[in-house]
Amino acid sequence: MLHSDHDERTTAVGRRSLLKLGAAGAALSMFGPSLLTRGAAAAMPANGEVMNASHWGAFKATIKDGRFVAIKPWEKDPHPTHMLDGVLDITYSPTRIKYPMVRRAWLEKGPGAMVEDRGKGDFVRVSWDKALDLVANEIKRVQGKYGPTSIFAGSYGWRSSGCLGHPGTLLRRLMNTTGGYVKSSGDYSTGAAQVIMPHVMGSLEVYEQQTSWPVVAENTELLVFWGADPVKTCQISNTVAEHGAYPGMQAYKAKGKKVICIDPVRTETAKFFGAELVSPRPQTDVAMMLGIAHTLYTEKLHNKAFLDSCTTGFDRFVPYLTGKSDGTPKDAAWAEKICGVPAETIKDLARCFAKSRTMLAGGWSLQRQHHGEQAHWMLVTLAAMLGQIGLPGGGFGFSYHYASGGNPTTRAPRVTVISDGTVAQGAPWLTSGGVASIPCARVVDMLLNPGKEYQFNGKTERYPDIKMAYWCGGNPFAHHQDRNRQVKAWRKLETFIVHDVVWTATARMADIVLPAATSIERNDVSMVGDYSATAIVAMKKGIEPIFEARSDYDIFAGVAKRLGKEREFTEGRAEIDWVRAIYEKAYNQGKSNGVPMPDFDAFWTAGIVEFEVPPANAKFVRHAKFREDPLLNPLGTPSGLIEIFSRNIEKMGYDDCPPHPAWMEPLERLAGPDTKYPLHVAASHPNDRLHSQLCGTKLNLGYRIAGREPCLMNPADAAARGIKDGDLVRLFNGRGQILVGVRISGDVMPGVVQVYEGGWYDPAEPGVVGTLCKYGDVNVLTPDIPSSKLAMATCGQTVMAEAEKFKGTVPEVTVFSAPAAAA
Ligand code: PGD
Ligand code: PGD
Ligand code: 6MO
Repeated sequence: MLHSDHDERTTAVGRRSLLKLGAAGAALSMFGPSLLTRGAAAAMPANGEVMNASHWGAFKATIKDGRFVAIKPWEKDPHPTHMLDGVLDITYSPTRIKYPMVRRAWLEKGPGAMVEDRGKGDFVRVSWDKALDLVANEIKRVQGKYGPTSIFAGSYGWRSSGCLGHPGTLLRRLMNTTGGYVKSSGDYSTGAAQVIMPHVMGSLEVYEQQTSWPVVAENTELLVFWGADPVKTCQISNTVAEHGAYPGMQAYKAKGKKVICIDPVRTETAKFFGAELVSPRPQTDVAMMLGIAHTLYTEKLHNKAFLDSCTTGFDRFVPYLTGKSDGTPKDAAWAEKICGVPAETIKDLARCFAKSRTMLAGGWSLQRQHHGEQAHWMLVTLAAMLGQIGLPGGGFGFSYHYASGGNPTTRAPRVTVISDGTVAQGAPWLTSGGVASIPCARVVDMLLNPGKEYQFNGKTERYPDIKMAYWCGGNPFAHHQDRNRQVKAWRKLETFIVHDVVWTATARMADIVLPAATSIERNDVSMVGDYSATAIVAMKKGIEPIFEARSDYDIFAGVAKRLGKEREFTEGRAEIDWVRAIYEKAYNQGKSNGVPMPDFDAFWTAGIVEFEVPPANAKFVRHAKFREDPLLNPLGTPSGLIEIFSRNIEKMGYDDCPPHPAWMEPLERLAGPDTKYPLHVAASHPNDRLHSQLCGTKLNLGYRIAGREPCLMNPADAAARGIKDGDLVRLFNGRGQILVGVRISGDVMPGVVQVYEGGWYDPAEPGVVGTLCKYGDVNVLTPDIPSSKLAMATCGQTVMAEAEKFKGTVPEVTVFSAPAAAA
């Protein structure tokens, strides 16, 4: 399945079927894509202000003499993020990729040459013509020699906002015109939850609108953020952030009602609300939830009527909970031993949840772990026992921390991402196309094990034998786990092609690197608000692409042309034609739904069109209809009810995913039975970046410590190791080693250090397995194991390590300047 493409999850309402070419389109295509800019709509000022947008929000760019010189948030953004400055800074960053580059050994000796030298930076600059020829010929060569399952174009990644400049989709659009390729399914964000939730709730839950913030502010008495930090993570959206969660949270706070954060870290959210903090050992939440559930059950605080009418399988779960089936009651005392939270606190939480209107707002780190499926399943089970699902302000919500979930939805028709040229089959990521698909987080396993059988959600699959990978709009040498295993696996590829805007570690590992234009260097259009659909924004080109950068669309059109597929790829449309077509599709939809919109020219001139929230949407209560009448409004599960016991999962017979939620030891954890290293590394999402994006901008001056990624460490752990605030420290385990700069803080619980994901991988010896990362890429330390056979999801937050003060000669960080040959 697709999908790094969160916006497709929420905005793709129906895709075009197979690429079709109208007569007008065919005629236009004679002119080639980049010449076809249409009149006033495409005019670009040398001076003035233009509307554009990003994951961080809609903004206005000041253009002076053809340069992007200042950025300011859209005036209606209620809570702009400081990260917007990075969007300007990256445009002219020394990390920008300026020209098409090819790895010397690959160019001179051919595909597969000296693959262990990848990452060393020995590139040769080539012309665009040459680069596009090389790419097109290599696609033909590999497909011809090795067949349709030899090219991996799954290309997971967060790219930039925009419905046209959607690199992964454009890549697959190209590949769909050329023959076979392998794609990927799921995502790194919610890989475990999005597979288990359909079995339990009949829907994804993680990418769905939440009970609205006004309802929460009005009705919720106790708001629990369970491994969720919306003040941090709602700064961004997959489309364009509207930041509606912030006034939502403010409204709740203004009522002075209670908030509990369950988190190893005193988060931004905990600080904002002045919340009570409960810190279980990371990865032990399921045990703690079971302790709460046991208290509810034994103290008869559970809602039997709700369990009877709206759930199935509670009776199969109870013997496990009470210990009847395995001799171990999952009571609060049992839970305390695992999670470290005192039994009395666990019992208090149970009583407190039961006596209040309680909203359990679960984040996603909980499921980015070994056996991560269990956390969300158990949280739903807990909410079901409390019996408030479907009541105003009660129940659970798995997206309050993401893209301002809970900000009410307008009636806006959606602008949708350009089609990848395949047929939709229900959910947007179930498109056909691609002759094979792997769960996205198994990419390295696939490279290392061609032909190997694996399980995935009840099916037996087999890994293809990949010879070439094509990545566009993602950074696998940031997002994937166990960097050293990955470096080794990549040697299997004869060819690795990457488009990016900056010299990420992934670009440095490529054989062919193509410079992509940033959003301000091209025209596009996007929704504002993944769930809320607050507005549609024009993303107007403000400057010419810097150096020799080109938009991904133009790059792929150039490759398609060389493959004799230009017309299929472009449908005869230039960039601005596509932007118009994407808008007009929504415009027509609006017309039939009685939602008037300005025509394209008026929209483009205005820069943005906003939509109203119907009063009923402001009062939206998730699962209210189901609760009201579960027979008339069943869930999409086999029973139509919430499945606390799943017969479908039982049939799969997996030893790592039982048919009801259960506590299972992860690979390693704090105080775990066979755990070798003493510190849990909370590899959470960064406050000052989006993953690896903007890591190479001036924003990093605000957070780097000793020139490296910051590592939050509890005073007790620092003292035990003779580490002082600001020290350069080596974090290591059996999988690798990284340098970080330590910030000592009581905000993180003892035994846990926090190093954000997305720090750029900066190997001391590129290509060498086990080498020190000089900057602090936490994924050097994480394990590349699947959550379970059910979801095969990432375990990026299952990681233990040790820390020591760094003693050797301090190596220079080199990742923030371009490789010498490309400067
Ligand atoms: P980004 O840094 O957003 O990370 O992984 P992902 O690969 O999505 O990468 C996007 C890339 O696209 C950047 O290199 C950027 O420069 C490039 N780009 C931006 N705009 C354009 C464009 O217009 N064209 C092209 N060609 N490129 C462009 C994110 C992934 O990381 C995610 S979603 C999650 S949830 C995971 N989280 C964790 C975690 O919690 N813990 C660990 N340990 N690891 C994780 N990895 C995962
Ligand atoms: P994290 O920061 O990884 O965010 O959203 P997600 O909820 O996964 O984790 C949230 C909280 O969980 C953190 O406060 C962390 O301390 C806590 N935590 C970690 N492990 C445990 C545990 O075992 N138990 C408990 N109880 N808590 C734990 C990710 C979402 O954020 C995603 S998928 C994407 S793609 C976006 N990424 C970013 C981003 O990179 N930067 C920002 N600023 N915002 C984002 N928003 C989105
Ligand atoms: Mo994510």
